[in-house]
Amino acid sequence: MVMMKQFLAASTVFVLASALIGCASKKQYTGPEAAATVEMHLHSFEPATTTIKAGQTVRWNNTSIIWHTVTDDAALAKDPAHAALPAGAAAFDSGKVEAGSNWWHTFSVPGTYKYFCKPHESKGMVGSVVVEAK
Ligand SMILES: [Cu+2]
Repeated sequence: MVMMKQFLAASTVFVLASALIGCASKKQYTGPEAAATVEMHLHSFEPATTTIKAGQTVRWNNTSIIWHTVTDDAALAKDPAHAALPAGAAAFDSGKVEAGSNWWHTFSVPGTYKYFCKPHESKGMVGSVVVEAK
């Protein structure tokens, strides 16, 4: 009887988790064609470094079960070294990217961008985009 209860509890958790992931993965991408994709994991961006050409778009997919941000603004960083922008490029902040959702940014100014996730910056959730001249 105890084993049956444990089995039922485990099954319930599995069904709930499947439902969550199922809903999450249905969020469609409506941005421009992306030259590169970065996955948002529990506490990391994969790959951590992405290289594209000026004018191209990077798409971030939140494949984790919690929300994240893609933020390149030293004013919003706990450690300003986690944010970097080439001269002439504007700071950006995705705001909350919910689990299963996505976000994109088009980079027009060449150079190296360093970005972070606001809630997980101190857990090492940082990344960079290298934008090469066309
Ligand atoms: Cu995060």
